[in-house]
Amino acid sequence: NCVRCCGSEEVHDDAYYMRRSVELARKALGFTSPNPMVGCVIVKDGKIVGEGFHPKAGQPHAEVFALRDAGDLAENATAYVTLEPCNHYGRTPPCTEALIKAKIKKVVVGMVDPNPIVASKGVQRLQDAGIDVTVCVEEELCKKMLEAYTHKMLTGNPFITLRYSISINGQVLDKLDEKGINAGGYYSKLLQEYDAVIYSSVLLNQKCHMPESKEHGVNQPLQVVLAKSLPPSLQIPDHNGSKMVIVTENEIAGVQDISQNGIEVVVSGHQRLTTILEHCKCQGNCSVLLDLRGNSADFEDILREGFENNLFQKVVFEVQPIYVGRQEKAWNFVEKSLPLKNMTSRVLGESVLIEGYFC
Ligand code: AOF
Ligand code: ZN
Repeated sequence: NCVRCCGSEEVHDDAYYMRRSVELARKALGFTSPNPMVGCVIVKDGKIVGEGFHPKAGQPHAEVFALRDAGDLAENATAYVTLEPCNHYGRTPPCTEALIKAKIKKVVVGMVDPNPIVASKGVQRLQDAGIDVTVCVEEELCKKMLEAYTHKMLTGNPFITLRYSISINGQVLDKLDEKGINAGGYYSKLLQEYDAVIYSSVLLNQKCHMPESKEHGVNQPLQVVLAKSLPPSLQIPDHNGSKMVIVTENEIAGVQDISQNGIEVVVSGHQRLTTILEHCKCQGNCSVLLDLRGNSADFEDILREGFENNLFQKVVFEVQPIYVGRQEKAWNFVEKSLPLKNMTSRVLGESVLIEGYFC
C-alpha cells in the first residue's frame, strides 16, 4: 500500500508528513467552502497509521477521519494537521477533544487558524492537556492552499482573482487558446480552485466557452454571467449541471424559458461588483475567478469599482505569441500604478503565464 508507506527505510521528517497532509486536503479541492481544506495523517513508529481530510462543510473534520482510520493505533502517535485543530462546537464538535480522547502524544500543525473563534485557542487547549505541539511546519504551503479561506475569514469578502490573456502587443483576447492557457487542461484545473466564476454573456453563444469536466467528483464552480442585455438569439447554455446565474441590467424577454432550464436570472439594474459578490457570498463562496474574456464593456464598471476599492487579490494572465492588429476598446480608467508581489511566471504551451498578488 504505497499511499501509506513509500516502501523506503528512510526516516521522514515533519515536513514530509505535512506535505502528505496537504495532498490529502487537496482531494476536497473546491468542495469545502466556506470551510477550509484540511488534511491529517497519524504517524506511529515512523509509519502512517491513519489518514483523513475534510470533505465538505457540515461533515466531520480531517482529524476525525484520520483518527477513525487509525483506531487504537492513535494512542501515543503523532498527528499532522495542515490547519490548527478547532476548539469550538460549530457544525461539528471540537477536534482538540477528539485528539485528547484518542491519547495522541504530539500534534504538528501547518498553520494557525485565522478563524477568530479558533486563532491559537486550539493549540493552547492541546498544550494544556499535556500534548506536545509544533506549529508552522510547511506553513507557506498550507497558507497558499488556504489563501481564499484566510482572506474571507479576515475581511468577510471573497478572494477575487482576475484572469485574462493578452497578445504580444497588449490586446485583451477573447479566446481560450489550446496553445496557451487551455493547454493540458490548465484552465479547467484553475476553475476547480474557485467557488464561482464570473464571465461575460458574450461568451454564452460561443460553443465550448467553458471547458467541460468529464471527471466525476470534480468541482463545478457557480457560473455568474454578466449581461448588460441578453442577445435575442440567446441559446440556452449547457451549464453542465453546475449552477448558473445570469445577472442582467434590465428585464429580458424569454426569462421564463431560461429559468425553466434551472438557471437563475437576477435583474440588478446598474451592475455593481459588490452586488454581484453579494450573490456569490450568500452561497458561502470564498473564491471568485473574474474571467475577462469577451466584451470589455461588460467589465469596465466592475473593474473600476474593484480597483478603486481594492477588491482584487490576485491576477493570473497569459501572454500569447500572437499579434492583434485591431485595437479593442482599452481599459483606460486605471490611472494609479498597481504593484504586484510574489510574482511568478512559467511557460505554458506556447504562452507565458504570469501570476501575482495585488499589494
Ligand atoms: C479543523 N479541521 O478539518 C476543519 C476545520 O462548522 P464546522 O464545525 O465545520 O467548523 C468550521 C470551522 O472549523 C472553520 O471555519 C475552521 O475554523 C475550522 N475548520 N478545523 O480542525 C478541519 N475543516
Ligand atoms: Zn475541527
